[in-house]
Amino acid sequence: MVKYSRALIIAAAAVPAYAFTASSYGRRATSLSSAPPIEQIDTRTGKPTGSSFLPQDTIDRAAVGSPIEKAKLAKDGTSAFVDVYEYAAKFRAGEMTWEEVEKADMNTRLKYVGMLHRDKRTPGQFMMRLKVPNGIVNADQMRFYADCVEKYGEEKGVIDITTRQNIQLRGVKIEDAPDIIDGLHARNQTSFQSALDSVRNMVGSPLAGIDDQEMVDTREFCNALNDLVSLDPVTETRGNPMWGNLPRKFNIAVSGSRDDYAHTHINDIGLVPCKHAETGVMGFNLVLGGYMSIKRVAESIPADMWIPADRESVVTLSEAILRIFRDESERKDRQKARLMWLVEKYGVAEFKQAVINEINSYDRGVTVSDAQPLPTEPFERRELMGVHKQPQEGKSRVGVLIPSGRLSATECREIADLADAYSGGEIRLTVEQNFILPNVDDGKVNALLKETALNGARLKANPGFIEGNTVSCTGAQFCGLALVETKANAELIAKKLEDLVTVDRPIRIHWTGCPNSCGQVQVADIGIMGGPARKLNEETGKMMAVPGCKIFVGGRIGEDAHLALEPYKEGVPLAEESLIPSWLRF
Ligand code: SRM
Ligand code: SF4
Repeated sequence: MVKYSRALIIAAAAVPAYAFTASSYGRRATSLSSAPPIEQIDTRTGKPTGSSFLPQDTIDRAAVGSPIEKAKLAKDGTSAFVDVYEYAAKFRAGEMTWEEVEKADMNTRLKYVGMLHRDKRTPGQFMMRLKVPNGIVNADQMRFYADCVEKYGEEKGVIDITTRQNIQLRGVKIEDAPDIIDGLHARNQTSFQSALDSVRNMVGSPLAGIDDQEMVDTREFCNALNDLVSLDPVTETRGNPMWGNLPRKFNIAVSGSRDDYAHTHINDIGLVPCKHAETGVMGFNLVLGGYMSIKRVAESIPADMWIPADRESVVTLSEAILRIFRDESERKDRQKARLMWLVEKYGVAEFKQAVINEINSYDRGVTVSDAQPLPTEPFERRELMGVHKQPQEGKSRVGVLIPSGRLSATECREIADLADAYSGGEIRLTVEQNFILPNVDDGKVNALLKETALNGARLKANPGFIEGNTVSCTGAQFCGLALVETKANAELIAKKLEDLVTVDRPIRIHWTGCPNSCGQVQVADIGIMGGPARKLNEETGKMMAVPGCKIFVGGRIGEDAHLALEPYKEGVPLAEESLIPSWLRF
């Protein structure tokens, strides 16, 4: 049972609430091969710092590592939430302004609270990223998100569904953050450890438990993994210092069916459902190291490991990999600190052995087999949008488009009302940044489809094959790394294309504002990545620099996944007249 961290926060302001050391966290915290970790207690929380779990040789590497590594050692990230409370109290008392907050806290350390300062776009205001395991939210949470951001106005106070079936609140100010954090914790959610060098949102199947072709119900595993990384096992409060000083971000996806809605091939750990050939027990093959970045885009590689689909095996396997990653991965060059580089350093077979040794050292009775053969019968990936029968008698799921994953406070409340009226208050988010209402009575589907909220300009239950499959990262409106605007362009161009062309299958168009590829262009049928372009200036007769893009084509998802690594075209000006004609050829 999760205890919420409000008590901890209140206590933290006065006296340390706990006096646990890293060794209180048991065998799990320590490294097999290295010296025991340094004990370091945060004086305000009474909990060990993230760094106190690192073996001495890792600390030595971090001490001469990247500037972020040095900053993490100097000032613990896992206690940053206490600072948020303290700053907020001072702001409210008129004793301090946000401009006076230490820059390293403002722009970096608060990311451990899930607070990302949008310093270039909305100075003084933050994006707050949550953790929504398996992308499942409820009507009360949706209304709460709306209440949180409404005060920041229609432009800045919006809610985004992310490409990790997650929620981001926009416009947040430090003085309001404590109430938001408390409100989230009261609703069994958190923003802690959702950004910077943390394990990111657990992605699962949006059809978990409502799918006639389901192989594994991913909910239990996403929740268990979320608890592993986000819940302190000793104090049972939010935020787990054991994983509070990782070398880099870390992504985990649990797939529930052959559709691979969770995109296992672009996550550091991907769990692919598969039966054991001899015993017939359902389990997961492990794929490792998938990621996207400016420096390198890598498709996951098979790890030749299979585990049964039970909670203990899934948590233990992930924990073993995380421990090795935490203590052994690169600490100097952040571009090389993703898991794939470590797996390559070991060699796949040697990494497998290291993981098995680590698991055996926990002595939990978890066994790892070699990878099992995947099913071979013909299979076609299924649509998530629109109305589909569930295996439950008399129930349907209804997938609804959210253009570019962007919601206003009003739209959030409309979705909450629909969920209360039709799906028992439940809402499923997808990595395509849309949502599904599960368990709708067949007899109520027509009424749902006629609801005003689904028949306006934006939310649609039966979008076209292009609109319904358009994805977009945040882009220039809020992201300081963006080279171009994305969400507005994505929404506009998808609408135009729907009017211009008729297609007979989903066309997945992904937009991403820069090569970090948060919008995952390499998995798309057509991927648009912000980049430089030039165009003739008709007045001067000279070429001029304009916002542009690289176009990727042919990325595949599902069990036949494959990334489109090289752009098909570069330097395309980002204007309707340049983009639409080139797309019409596909
Ligand atoms: Fe991302 C950095 C937004 C999914 C790869 N990403 C960023 C930052 C934090 C940069 C910044 O400080 O502004 C962006 C915040 C913008 C904002 O205001 O929203 C940002 N990333 C996003 C989101 C919101 C895009 C979206 O609109 O959905 C997604 C949030 C997911 C979540 O809920 O946690 C998001 N980012 C991804 C994905 C897709 C995925 O996870 O499937 C990737 C590629 C997969 C991967 O990580 O391997 C991705 N984001 C990056 C990278 C490159 C990582 C690397 O190893 O170099 C960065 C840059 C970095 O980390 O240094 C980055
Ligand atoms: Fe920002 Fe680039 Fe990620 Fe888009 S891809 S959200 S522009 S970092």
